[in-house]
Amino acid sequence: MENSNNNLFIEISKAADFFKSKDNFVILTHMNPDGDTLGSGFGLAMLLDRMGKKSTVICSDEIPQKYEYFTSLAPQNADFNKKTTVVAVDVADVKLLGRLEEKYAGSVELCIDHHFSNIGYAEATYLDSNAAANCECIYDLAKALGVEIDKDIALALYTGISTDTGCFRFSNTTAKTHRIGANLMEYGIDTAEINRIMFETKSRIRVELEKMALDAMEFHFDGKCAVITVTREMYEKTGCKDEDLEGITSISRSIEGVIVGVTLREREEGGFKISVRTYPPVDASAICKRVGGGGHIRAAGCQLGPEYNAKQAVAEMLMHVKAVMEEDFAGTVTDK
Ligand SMILES: [Mn+2]
Repeated sequence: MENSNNNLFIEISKAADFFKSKDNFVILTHMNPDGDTLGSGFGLAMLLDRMGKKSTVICSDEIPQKYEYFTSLAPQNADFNKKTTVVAVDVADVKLLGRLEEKYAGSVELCIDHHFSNIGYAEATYLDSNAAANCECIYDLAKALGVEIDKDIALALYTGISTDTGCFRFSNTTAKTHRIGANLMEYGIDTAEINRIMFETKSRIRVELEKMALDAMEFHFDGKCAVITVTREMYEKTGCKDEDLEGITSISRSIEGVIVGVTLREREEGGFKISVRTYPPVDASAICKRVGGGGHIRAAGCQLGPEYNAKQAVAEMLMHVKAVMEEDFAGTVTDK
């Protein structure tokens, strides 16, 4: 299968051959890193280490402290004096490389991803859009490579799978997801502790910010759409950074009757980072695609530039939500 860029989509056995044939890797993760891109990156780094190969994981943004229990376990030993082989994990589009885009966008030799919206920017791509988390792909890669998974690798991969599935709750979760999760548990990892850190713990400043954001929440289209806008003022008043807001996108959709949740976060440099979460029949990626973004059917993202103020950005998104709802419901949707 080839995409419009004529870049190649490859089988996992070919991806395994690729890793066997090289020795010195740079592993790129996406900006605003989450558990899945980090679990994939550091999990892959550990697999490569067990094969006697060198690698370093890099990310545009600072890696949140809470992932240290596995990120600290991977040797970061790529030799930058020699030629490195650049791979990307869980990165659907070069735009998502953030500050690394300029340097690396044209040199990614292999991408391992699970987003069906992957634009095919790498020379070769292993894509499994049925995988709930990219860490499932890394797990399959370990099997294809014949590398024994160990407790440290299991910590990384389990974290990615658990976080991308909302702790095995989201509709992307498959029987295979559970099987892999169960298999990883058998390496003796403390899954209750991982899930406590990932899902049960919020900082005080995060709670302060949530109070403000909930207070300003809007409902549209007969209560089917909830919009949360996190303004710079909210960041400044609470002292929150972007890394403190992971998972905030799930709030809007958790409200009874809401099938489209839109969360806008105002960026420091102006403009908005927007996350859309939906329930059937609404396609989140279709909404985001209309403004140059993409993602999964129930979880997608896009951006609007600094020419938009908060009110205009919300209006712009509501227009696209309305259009996609009308397509998906095959009827007119009015704002009430
Ligand atoms: Mn992912």
